[in-house]
Amino acid sequence: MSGSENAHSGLTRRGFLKATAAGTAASALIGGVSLGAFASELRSGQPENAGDSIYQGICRPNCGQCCAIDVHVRDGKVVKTAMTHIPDSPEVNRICLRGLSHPYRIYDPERIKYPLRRVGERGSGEWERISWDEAAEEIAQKWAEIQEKYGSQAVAQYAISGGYGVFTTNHPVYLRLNNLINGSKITGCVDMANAVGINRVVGWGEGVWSTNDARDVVNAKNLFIWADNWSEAQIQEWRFFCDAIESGVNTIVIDPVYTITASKANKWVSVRPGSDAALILSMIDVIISEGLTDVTFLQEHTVAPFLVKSTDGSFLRQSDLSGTSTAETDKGDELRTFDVHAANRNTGTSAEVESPILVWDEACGALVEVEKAVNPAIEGEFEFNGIPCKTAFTLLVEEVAQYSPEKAAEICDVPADTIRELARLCADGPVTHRMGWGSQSYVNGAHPAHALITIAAITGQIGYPGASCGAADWSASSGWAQSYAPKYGASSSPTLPVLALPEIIESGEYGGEPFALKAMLIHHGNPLCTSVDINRLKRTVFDQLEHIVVVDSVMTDTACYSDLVLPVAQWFEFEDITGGGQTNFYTGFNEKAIEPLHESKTDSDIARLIAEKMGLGEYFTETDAEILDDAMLSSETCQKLGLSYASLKESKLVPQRTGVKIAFEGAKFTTPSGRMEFYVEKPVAFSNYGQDIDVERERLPRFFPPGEAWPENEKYEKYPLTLMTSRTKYQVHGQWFSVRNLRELDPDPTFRINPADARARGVEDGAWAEVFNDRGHCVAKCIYSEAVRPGSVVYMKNWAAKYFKAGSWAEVLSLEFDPVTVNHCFMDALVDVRPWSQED
Ligand SMILES: Nc1nc2c(c(=O)[nH]1)N[C@H]1C(S)=C(S)[C@@H](COP(=O)(O)OP(=O)(O)OC[C@H]3O[C@@H](n4cnc5c(=O)[nH]c(N)nc54)[C@H](O)[C@@H]3O)O[C@H]1N2
Ligand SMILES: Nc1nc2c(c(=O)[nH]1)N[C@H]1C(S)=C(S)[C@@H](COP(=O)(O)OP(=O)(O)OC[C@H]3O[C@@H](n4cnc5c(=O)[nH]c(N)nc54)[C@H](O)[C@@H]3O)O[C@H]1N2
Ligand SMILES: [Mo]
Repeated sequence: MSGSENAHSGLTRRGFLKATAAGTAASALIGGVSLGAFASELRSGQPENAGDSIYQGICRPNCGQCCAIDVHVRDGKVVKTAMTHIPDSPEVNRICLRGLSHPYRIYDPERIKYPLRRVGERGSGEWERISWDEAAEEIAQKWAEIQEKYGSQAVAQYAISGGYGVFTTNHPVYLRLNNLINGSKITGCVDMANAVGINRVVGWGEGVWSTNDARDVVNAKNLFIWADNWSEAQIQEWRFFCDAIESGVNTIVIDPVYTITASKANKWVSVRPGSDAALILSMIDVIISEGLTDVTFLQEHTVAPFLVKSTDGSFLRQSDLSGTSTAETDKGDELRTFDVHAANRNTGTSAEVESPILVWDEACGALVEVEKAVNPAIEGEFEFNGIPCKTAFTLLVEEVAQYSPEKAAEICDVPADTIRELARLCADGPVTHRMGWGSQSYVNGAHPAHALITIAAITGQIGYPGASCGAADWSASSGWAQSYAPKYGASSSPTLPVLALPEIIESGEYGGEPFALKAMLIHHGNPLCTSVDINRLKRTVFDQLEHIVVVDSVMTDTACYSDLVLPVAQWFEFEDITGGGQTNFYTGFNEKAIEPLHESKTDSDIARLIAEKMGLGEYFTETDAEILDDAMLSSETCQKLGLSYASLKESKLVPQRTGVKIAFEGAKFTTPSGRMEFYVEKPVAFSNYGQDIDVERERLPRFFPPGEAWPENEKYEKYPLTLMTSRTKYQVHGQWFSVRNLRELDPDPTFRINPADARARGVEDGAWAEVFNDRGHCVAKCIYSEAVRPGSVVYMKNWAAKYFKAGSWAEVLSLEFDPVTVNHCFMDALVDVRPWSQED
């Protein structure tokens, strides 16, 4: 839209705007000093807009929120971004500092203006300006040569998160290009350990994470917040936590760090980093031994009564007993069968029909099909047809019996009485458990989540208002656009998890076949800042590549280490659509407010240009609008809402739901059995690159120590401090790093350490100090903080390397990972700290 009115949901924007003098805000925001003007705009709430054209924008980095914002354009420039006011939707009316600072981002002097080709050594910072034509020609030529020599899989595209939207999440045009040249894909391996732990119990059918939406936490009696720093990392949801506190919900934060979130809660429990699974298993032990379980829920909605065969760990089925008689509960009825979900990650990808599962029915003293049992036994040891079996619940009881509160107290450093107290609260419903991404950032990362959802299963605290368990609700944010890309087939080259790349490249093999990777196109990702052990990653992966292209809007750490940098248009320079965010239940249309700045191009135009040079132009005839339309037509959400590209373009923001979402309402789960499978019959890896997994270990929630950050680890003597991430309000991952007004508020990269640990090392408060281990180092400013547990260091993450005196956080983090979750273990690292005396 191009006028100064922006109407949606019946609101005429103009009526809300105060018409006052125009010029000042434009100059204050675009040039010169900013903070004062910025702050006064914040205070006044209704800034100056006269004459502005206001476009609907969606702020869409991977903070997961997708807040609707108004993009004010004056004299062809974006002068301001402000909150979009949606009447009657206080839960989505919001904006944060990052959302307010877009004009600085757009007109950032550090924005890349034209394509750049490396002229010095990789990483030397020497570049020459080239034309788009030269850039595309170079890519087409290199890729053709490389594919000819090493095979089509040797060219890969690499995306991590970057942003949310059809073009920014699904990358449909890049994807089609990759399919057509049969290239490989590299994935970022983030955030998935708690998804694995939770979803293998509840099923993947409702998306990656599904919980009651954040507005529901106010309905809980007890709200547990595990490893989740809402006040910084879920800033847009913070108000719901505050509502809960104000309305008397008992809030408990479990975090090794005394975070701002913890400081507002009724109770803070400081846990030893990486030990949550031991704590939760012990709580399960208490809940069971004190008789606080919900037996009916266990019988009806979980696998508790399923009989696990000791021979192979699978469930006892009718087919195991051919020849033996089972109780005839419903004469003449055919044996009930159920479809194992196609593509369900608990069972692999093939749709199978299994023989019915049997349980021991106390009512008739016989084996019966589970759905026909009247009073299924949830505990016991049996033998049928010579096959020894135990119920799944009995196996859980045996597992948790190893973790009496006294034993667990030694492991997780939480007093035994506190463990008992927490356990009892878990049964005093409604109970909501929110689990963020801290506890999953260790090599044992799926198990705290698996254990926690098991608490919900045994207490029946799920599926009704106030009762929920999981990470943030992701169900409003849908990924579309798959329909566009695969029209010309899918690539048969592998999808490679970045964490496995060093191993794959060093071995020169993938899936038993020779494998070489020689070129990479990186878009929507900054791995040399947001991944781990980058000295190793550079040596084993990047330095083995003949050609690296980065598509970004600023010179990220990864762009600095590439061969060709392509300037991409920013979010308000092209049309896009988002499904919604964590606490934003609106499907939103992002209008194009201005033309791409300088010589930048949109991702789709960049992909089209490369395709053209490769002689594939004929496959890229659709316009962006047609791609968006196609994406929406293929989206179930849009179909339900009757939304098309044209209608959303008109209405801008359309609510996806009315009322508060309750996840798994009526205890309906998308597992093969339709029940909560806290015992997982067929655990599988989240992504498969041919690795072996220990199936038995994954069947139940268990505790095993982190890979590195643990007192018994051999590295501990040399490096006794656990290094943990904290998110900063001023950045989302590596984004916004060069935005001037935010750097005024947050000028230097810092880490926090307990004063006792710092003093013991002669490191002064406010001084630059070196955090180091065998992998690398990072020199940042030391801040003394009693909020940090002795024995740990907490850093503000993802600063660009140029801001440190030396090194970067991504150098010191470990590349070790769990083959089941294939997830980065950002917190599983040991370091030490010493003063830094060198000059820059
Ligand atoms: N040390 C440490 N590191 C971490 C974490 C941690 O806890 N500790 N957390 C991790 C987690 S959970 C995540 S999700 C990852 C995220 O890791 P990344 O996805 O790498 O993070 P971003 O910096 O958000 O995005 C990468 C780049 O995408 C670019 N980008 C944004 N929009 C577009 C676009 O439309 N087109 C193109 N071409 N590029 C675009 C941005 O400018 C940015 O440079 O970080 C991880 N890194
Ligand atoms: N401002 C901002 N917001 C963001 C992002 C950002 O980069 N910046 N990134 C977004 C993304 S992609 C993600 S994944 C989310 C992550 O959101 P969060 O999960 O909230 O993020 P973190 O701060 O990494 O980790 C949460 C907490 O886990 C704690 N923790 C560390 N180890 C343990 C442990 O062993 N046990 C327990 N119980 N707690 C532990 C940490 O101290 C921290 O307070 O944030 C999103 N929001
Ligand atoms: Mo993330």
